[in-house]
Amino acid sequence: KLQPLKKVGIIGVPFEKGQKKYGVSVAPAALRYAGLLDQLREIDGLDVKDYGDIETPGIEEVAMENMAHLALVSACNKKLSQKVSQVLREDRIAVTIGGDHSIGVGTVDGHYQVNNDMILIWVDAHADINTNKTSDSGSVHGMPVALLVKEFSHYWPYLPTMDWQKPLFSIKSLGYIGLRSVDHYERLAIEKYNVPAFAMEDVEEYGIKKSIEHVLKRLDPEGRKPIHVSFDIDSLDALEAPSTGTPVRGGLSLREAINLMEIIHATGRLRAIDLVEINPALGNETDRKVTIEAGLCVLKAALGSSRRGTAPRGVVDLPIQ
Ligand code: Z70
Ligand code: MN
Ligand code: MN
Repeated sequence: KLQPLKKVGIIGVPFEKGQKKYGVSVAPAALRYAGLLDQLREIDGLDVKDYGDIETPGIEEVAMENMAHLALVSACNKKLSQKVSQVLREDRIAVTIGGDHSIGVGTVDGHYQVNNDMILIWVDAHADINTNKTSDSGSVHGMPVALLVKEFSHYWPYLPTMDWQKPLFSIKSLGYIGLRSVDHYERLAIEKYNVPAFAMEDVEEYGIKKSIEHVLKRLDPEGRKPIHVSFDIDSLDALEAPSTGTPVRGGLSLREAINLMEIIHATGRLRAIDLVEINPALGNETDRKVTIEAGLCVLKAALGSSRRGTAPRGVVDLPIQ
């Protein structure tokens, strides 16, 4: 049985070539500036190590039909995958700060290398399971799940520069929470492979607690497997997290997202979490502040922060006069 880890490793990924807007790459710096490390260190007993940022060198692009910046996306994810594996091998929870959601390829790949029994909870307004044949945008941040799952190998052409990444993860270990903007072929994929997908109307019906409990039970009935959460900030309602590239109305409240993360924390099995798609360049000063604060709240809840508060360690009474 897995025990909760009290050590985390932070990886920043200032990468934005998986989508078209300027600014997602600024998020790791913005979150650090807003106090990410200090706030995590305030969580009872948490040991926080910063592994710095993954830099992607400027390299020559390869042409791939309806798939923008494949070589850059690949180069970034290759380095990221190795770093996530390293953090996990050092017995820390891998906390990856994006960047756009194309970096989910590297985080999940790196996690799978270490824990091949991992399950993946994709918290997002979008399903991110397009191939270059089904995508309307050609942006890789809408494709990471399709790149990762082995059942999709035959839907892809040969992808130059991607030889390092073998899709080994099974779609049977994937679940979704928060969906409300799903493309037609993405919906077909979810139904064909019977992926547990709690879209917003399902969260409405069951509530967030039963929704995540259903997903966890389906993916791992015995409750023993390592959990990877890939959290797209646009899973939150656009009013809760306005500074993101593709805000969608009618999403999770911050309270629901915090509760979701508290439930996952309580399993003791969280081993990796990604926080992606915060774009500090979009919106006004308040939008930026609200969105970054929401991201910090989500991470803190995932890593054991309690809304009830925590009494000081090793102390049984108030200070005496
Ligand atoms: C659409 C696509 C997407 C985030 C937009 C949108 C994907 N399904 N993901 N914003 N975070 O382009 O494939
Ligand atoms: Mn996403
Ligand atoms: Mn999204």
